[in-house]
Amino acid sequence: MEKLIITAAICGAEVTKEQNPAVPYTVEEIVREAKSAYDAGAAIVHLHVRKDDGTPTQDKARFKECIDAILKVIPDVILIPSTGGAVGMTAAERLQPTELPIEMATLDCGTCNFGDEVFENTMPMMRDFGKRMMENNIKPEYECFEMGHLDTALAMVKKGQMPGHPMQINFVLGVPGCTAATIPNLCWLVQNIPSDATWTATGVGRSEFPLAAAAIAMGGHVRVGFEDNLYIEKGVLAKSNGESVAKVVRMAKELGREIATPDEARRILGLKK
Ligand code: KMH
Ligand code: ZN
Repeated sequence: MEKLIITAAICGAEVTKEQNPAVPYTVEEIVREAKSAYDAGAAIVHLHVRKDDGTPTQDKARFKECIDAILKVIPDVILIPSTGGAVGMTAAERLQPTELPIEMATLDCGTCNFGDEVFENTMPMMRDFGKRMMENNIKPEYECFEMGHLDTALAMVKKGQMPGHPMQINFVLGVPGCTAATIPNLCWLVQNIPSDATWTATGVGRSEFPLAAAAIAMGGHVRVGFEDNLYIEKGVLAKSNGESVAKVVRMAKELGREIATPDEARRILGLKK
């Protein structure tokens, strides 16, 4: 089995300091959380950014400020800025980070419920996002929240509408209103990916660590962090993203899986840097 790539989703667009005071908003807080995750063993940081008051934003200048500040402290980390942003943002707003010189970005693979709201990713939108990433040489991380999202991504790659092989696919399971974070669901999805693809499991809420355990055992990769779960165990808030990453590192050690450095992750993902 390849070494385990751990991604830390340090911020997200929806979680707040009222829910967990360690959720980062300012540039300094975002750097602090990125470094805590990296020091604990994360090779990748999935990045959303906020205004200082916590409002989610896709502002290109704010992304640049955060990316520059993170890379100053941890220059080799892989950053995956979000093009999902927050529910309700326009496609143009969401695409802003793809105008920066970034290695990877998320590409969301279909419209779905997102709690009580609808996260819109129409086919024309996805074609635009795919085109932009092909033009700007950005490797997508395909975000699949529903079973059908995988089929959509595979079909669009086949038609040349999205960047192709090797694909990196993130199964984000357990969002309220979407596919549940069960091991049979994860197995079904993994059985249907191309043979050269890499994949990550993200369990939302209480399923975060059980799904991580399954992915470690199955040879996939793992995402954890405040975007997905604010707790380190039942009823106990995580003090930092690093604490959640450290828990995955301990789980991997028990299961005999080594942790990938960022450069090892680049090789595994087929990134050219
Ligand atoms: N905030 C969610 C609505 C992504 O980063 O690409 C979408 C999201 C996905 O977080
Ligand atoms: Zn995200």
